[in-house]
Amino acid sequence: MFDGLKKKLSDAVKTFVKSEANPVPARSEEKPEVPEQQSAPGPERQSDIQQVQVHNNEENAKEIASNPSEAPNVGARQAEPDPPRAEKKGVPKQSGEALVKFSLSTKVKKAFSGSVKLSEKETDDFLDKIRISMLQSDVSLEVTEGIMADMKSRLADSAIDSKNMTAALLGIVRSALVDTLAKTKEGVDIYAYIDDKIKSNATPVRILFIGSNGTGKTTTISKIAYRLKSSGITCVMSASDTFRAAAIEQTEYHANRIGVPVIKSKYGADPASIAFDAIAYAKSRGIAVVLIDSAGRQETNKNLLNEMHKIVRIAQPDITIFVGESTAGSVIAEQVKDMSKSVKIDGIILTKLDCDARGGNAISISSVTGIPILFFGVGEAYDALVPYSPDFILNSIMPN
Ligand SMILES: Nc1nc2c(ncn2[C@@H]2O[C@H](COP(=O)(O)OP(=O)(O)OP(=O)(O)O)[C@@H](O)[C@H]2O)c(=O)[nH]1
Ligand SMILES: [Mg+2]
Repeated sequence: MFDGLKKKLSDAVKTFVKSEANPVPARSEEKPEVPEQQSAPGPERQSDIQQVQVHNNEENAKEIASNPSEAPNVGARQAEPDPPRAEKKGVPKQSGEALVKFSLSTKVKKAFSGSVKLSEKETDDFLDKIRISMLQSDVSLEVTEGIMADMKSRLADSAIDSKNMTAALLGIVRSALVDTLAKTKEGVDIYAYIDDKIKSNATPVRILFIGSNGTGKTTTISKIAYRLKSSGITCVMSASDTFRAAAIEQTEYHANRIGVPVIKSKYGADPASIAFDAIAYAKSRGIAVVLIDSAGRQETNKNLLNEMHKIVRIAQPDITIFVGESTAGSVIAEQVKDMSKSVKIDGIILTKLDCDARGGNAISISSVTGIPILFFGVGEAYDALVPYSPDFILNSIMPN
């Protein structure tokens, strides 16, 4: 996850530093154009492919239910060092920093201070490279431009250590990302929320999960049920997707594996009344949390939207979560915006981040929709759900 963006950013900075280089000192001042991309093509796709982990659901669930530590820890994937680059024939072996070419005025300043300010053109060239990396990685245009503006003022204000150009520029990218992520709205910590409700005897907490088809709603509910059960908190699953074939059996399968009750009915039955029954069941048995599944729906499907309104009216969820797959790219922001016209969404869970090398949604979706991300789904295992944190994103994106 994020590996594509991480590599793009790293390459953009290194390419900038290198493209300012002049391997032929005598002609350096006259040569206006330098090849843009000097790194070898190919490895990005390779790393994208390597990180997609395919698990057999059934085997996985068995293993994890009996031994959670066996679950693949996709979130903890370490950054791999950049592959060594071949030296070009005839080019003297020097560090990238030693090859940096600056404008004359920059050079003069550098000679006195050991640090430099980029000229306006140098700044624009650099920002262009970062801008392209972000846009290609699904960071929204609006958020990308915000990051560019932040970086531009940082570059204007700060002198860069000329001996450590790559690290200094990456530091500026990092600071701009920190600023952007800090501006996003903080979401509810659902586990703390549940604890509070338990302490104040205000249970059951009702959590409704909505979203398009196949985004990972049922799997995510199972992950949360697994986490609750592991912490000794009782919950019941409401199999309120009575629409898709095998949806009820799927919910039941996970509930049985995890060891939590499930309330179900027949296909075609009213999803709202199943949620109602699940809430009544929880009340009568002192169960703390009701996790309400729902059928995948598009914001254009009127019948399913009406059905969702009915679930909301009857179940009165404390928290409504939109589950969207990160791999859907910019479409997901539109889905959230459209859906939130019909129902109040409290948070987003972005799933399948392990399958999405771009990962830009994780940076921009909260800013674009105004709705916070609560968790990232990073695999199919029950413990592959990571609470949202800017540090998780930054540490995954920024080269060490
Ligand atoms: N790699 C990966 N796969 C996931 C993740 N979350 C869910 N999946 C897989 O995505 C597929 C669909 O997941 P479901 O939980 O059935 O999705 P859903 O939203 O309930 O689907 P519908 O009920 O059809 O609307 C399953 O194969 C899941 O195992 C994730 O974070 N990473
Ligand atoms: Mg489902």
